[in-house]
Amino acid sequence: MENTFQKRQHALEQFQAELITRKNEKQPLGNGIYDRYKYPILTSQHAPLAWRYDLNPETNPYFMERIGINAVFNAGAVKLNGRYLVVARVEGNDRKSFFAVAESPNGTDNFRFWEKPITMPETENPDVNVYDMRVVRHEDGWIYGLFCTERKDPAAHPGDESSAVAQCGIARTRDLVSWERLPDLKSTSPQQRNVVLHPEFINGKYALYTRPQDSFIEAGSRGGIGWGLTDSMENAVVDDEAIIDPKAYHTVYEVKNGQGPAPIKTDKGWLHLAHGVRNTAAGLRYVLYLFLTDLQDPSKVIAKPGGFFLAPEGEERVGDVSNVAFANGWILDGDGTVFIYYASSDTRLHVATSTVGQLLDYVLNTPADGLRSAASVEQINQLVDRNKAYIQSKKQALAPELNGAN
Ligand code: M1P
Repeated sequence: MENTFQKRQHALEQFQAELITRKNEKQPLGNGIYDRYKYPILTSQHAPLAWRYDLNPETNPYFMERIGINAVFNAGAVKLNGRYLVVARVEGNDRKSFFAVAESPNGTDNFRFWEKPITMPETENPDVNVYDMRVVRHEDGWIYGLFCTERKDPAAHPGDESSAVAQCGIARTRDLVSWERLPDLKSTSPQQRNVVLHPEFINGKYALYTRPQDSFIEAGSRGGIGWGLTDSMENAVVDDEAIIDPKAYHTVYEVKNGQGPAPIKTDKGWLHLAHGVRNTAAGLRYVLYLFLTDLQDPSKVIAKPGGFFLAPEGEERVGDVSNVAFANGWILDGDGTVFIYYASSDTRLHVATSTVGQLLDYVLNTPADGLRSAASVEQINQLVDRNKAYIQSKKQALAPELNGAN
């Protein structure tokens, strides 16, 4: 007869083994741009039992959870030694986030966390919370992790326990196991979030996508995706941030936006994935969008479809922070497949797959935001007219055949 401890342990082990090894399935139909998958690839339930349970029946007779994991979401991603690795934001019941690597043999399922979360060294000014790592394999040979480091605002009024300062934390590694912490980014902006390292040198310098902002949540008078250069990552300083992709009135990035993962290099330009935020009566809505920048000058936007590329859908719309799609990781495979790791509602991590060819087609052939309702109608009318003309031409081409048949 199994006791409580054994029963619970066996049931949980079995549940988790089935969850982790479950085959993922492409959802039918899709939009032709990318394919979503049926199951999230990581959830709080994927966290190893050894992180959460005391496995000794003498000290944990009820097989009780000792350390709860609340959510697994926004993940950086990189392919290393043939394995698809994500560096997820794992959030405990205590609200603290940390980073943990999970690996998969195929990029779409069987994601399994490594034995322990990442032990990220602290700076002299310890981080209170860290999240949203962008993992970048730089041409200098290092793998960099840039992430948000959050600390209490030293200027907060007495009794204000919410005001915080967000800055860009920087670390580097060769294997995602041992990390060397470097000083946080210094810039002229009071706060920074969503800072991403460009994978190549620009005129011998490191290039950073930034998101200057006035306060912790509000981009305020700043905002937009910025671009700045620094001589070194060991003491990263950006003195000048040029806004290359601004927020704009009545768009899906009206309140704020931010670079997702590092851009993918293609023969048509650098392909960028970003998130845009707008306000609604139900709160902020986060969606993903794409744009393309010039191969020689990655700070120059050369194509940008209007609207969102991916928005939270169905169950994705509900979670700890509902109505959020966020992505800070994608992997380009040798055959041109792109694995887009996006999280929903600050709760779970998903994958969608596409190809460079499809994403470039989307970016280059989707109309830009016309910024007015009349312009949107005009775009539809133009498409309808082109379709009519095409169908007419096909009919005319077939007409002689049909006449001959008569
Ligand atoms: O809660 C939604 C997102 O909010 C922040 O993103 P941003 O800086 O663009 O507002 C981050 O906390 C992010 O992790 C979170 O998903």
